[in-house]
Amino acid sequence: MFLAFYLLICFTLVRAAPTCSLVAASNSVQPSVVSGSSTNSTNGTASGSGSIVASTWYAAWHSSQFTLEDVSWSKYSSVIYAFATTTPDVNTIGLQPSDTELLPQFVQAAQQNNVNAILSIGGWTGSQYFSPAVATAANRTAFAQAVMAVVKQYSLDGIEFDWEYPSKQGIGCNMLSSSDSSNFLSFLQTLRSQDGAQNLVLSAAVSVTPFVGPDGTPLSDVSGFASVLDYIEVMNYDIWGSWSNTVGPNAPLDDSCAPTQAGSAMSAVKAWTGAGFPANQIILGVASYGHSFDVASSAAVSGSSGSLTLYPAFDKSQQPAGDSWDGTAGGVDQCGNPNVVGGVFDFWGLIDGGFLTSNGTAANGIDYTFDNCSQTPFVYNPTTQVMVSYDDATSFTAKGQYISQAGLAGFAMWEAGGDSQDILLDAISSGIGIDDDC
Ligand SMILES: *[C@@H]1O[C@H](CO)[C@@H](O)[C@H](O)[C@H]1NC(C)=O
Ligand SMILES: *[C@@H]1O[C@H](CO)[C@@H](O)[C@H](O)[C@H]1NC(C)=O
Ligand SMILES: *[C@@H]1O[C@H](CO)[C@@H](O)[C@H](O)[C@H]1NC(C)=O
Ligand SMILES: *[C@@H]1O[C@H](CO)[C@@H](O)[C@H](O)[C@H]1NC(C)=O
Ligand SMILES: CC(=O)N[C@H]1CO[C@H](CO)[C@@H](O)[C@@H]1O
Repeated sequence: MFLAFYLLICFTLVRAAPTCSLVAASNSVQPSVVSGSSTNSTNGTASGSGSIVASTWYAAWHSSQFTLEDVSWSKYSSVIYAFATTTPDVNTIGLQPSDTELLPQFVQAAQQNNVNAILSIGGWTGSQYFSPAVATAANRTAFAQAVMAVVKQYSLDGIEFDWEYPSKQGIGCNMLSSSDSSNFLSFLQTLRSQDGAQNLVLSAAVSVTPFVGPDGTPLSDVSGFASVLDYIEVMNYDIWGSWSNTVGPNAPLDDSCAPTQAGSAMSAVKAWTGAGFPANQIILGVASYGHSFDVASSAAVSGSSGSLTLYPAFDKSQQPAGDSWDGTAGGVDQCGNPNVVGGVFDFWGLIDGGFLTSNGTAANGIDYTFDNCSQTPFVYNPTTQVMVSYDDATSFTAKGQYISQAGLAGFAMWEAGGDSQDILLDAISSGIGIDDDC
């Protein structure tokens, strides 16, 4: 991704033998994983060129199925705990009682493994009150102090802001202002200037297009954010899903070759760097899950070749259920809207559900196609008529290679517990050139 600023120091002409630390096996960027609190994030710039951020989100609500012991700590430089939430009181960062118990254990486990322990504030359901929290200088100071209190209380190495989204509605009942993006920048500056905040790792999870301005269109200059944030994590997933008009790739690497340009890793990097955000501060968000669709056999399979049609129509009224972690229907969300079936399959869920074998390849009786444009796979069960757009080792390897070629900061996988036997994690790491397979 971003072409600006990235200095490739191309000394590696000879492929060195793989080593057993988190360093590059082969490519010219010579990535080494940025680890532990040794990260020097002073002045909001990414740490030395050539270091790679290998990160993931740890979803606290899955902690009984995917425990802290299940995290492959040695393969990550940062792990992000999801989520603390915004609250109606700017002085209070929302943490459930279960979080106040788990978060200290998380921080201890991360730091024992020399991994940065980051807390994410916000998320799809936790972004309701960002807008008022950053609306005035007084609130920005109060919110920054509340964040610093949490940092100190839990000995965090960093904070990730997952505001979905400044000046743009997310779940449906977030408070919004047309000044959200500029207020957010002012807030981040206030936060960075707090005592003890200079060495915090600060990042923001963002859309595939830059923050929007008062007119609702992406800002043409977001370089100010790059001075106060170490990184952004571009959430390049949920690009197509049950809300779309046809089936499409959940997490496309490229979309310039697609029939519809809905966004992709490459388009996101182009958009953010075009607005002045350096490539080496961009972390590519990648997905260890996919979206399912009900697709009639006649629409799913093209001709006699048996290969799957790309972008087929699907039946919205028949949303398949995903795996056991999927959201189910019933009740209402915090905005009063009915909860619906999500249709999400984690990578392990595709194995559990019979789409994939235990080694992550398509199972017998399952149709598989790899879309050469999005560089992502699709599987189809002709018996149940369920098609899933997801990521596998092949697509994760391609994304890793792209991260390296484009000089991005690294990757962040939603979510740690979605993988199976590190098939995806190992694939993206090897695509980047990190050798951790000792
Ligand atoms: C971090 O970077 C700053 C600015 O480049 C430098 O002055 C400082 O010595 C560095 N700190 C460490 C611990 O490397
Ligand atoms: C500042 O924060 C308080 C909540 O603590 C909120 O009631 C108030 O509306 C905020 N100010 C603005 C201008 O949004
Ligand atoms: C593992 O994957 C290979 C293809 O790479 C496949 O031929 C083989 O059957 C799979 N083995 C298992 C046990 O699923
Ligand atoms: C995708 O590319 C590969 C390698 O170039 C090729 O073998 C395959 O047939 C292509 N698939 C499609 C669906 O175009
Ligand atoms: C807070 C801080 O130290 N900011 C500095 C970051 O680096 C730029 C460019 O070198 C300086 O102009 C800032 O003052």
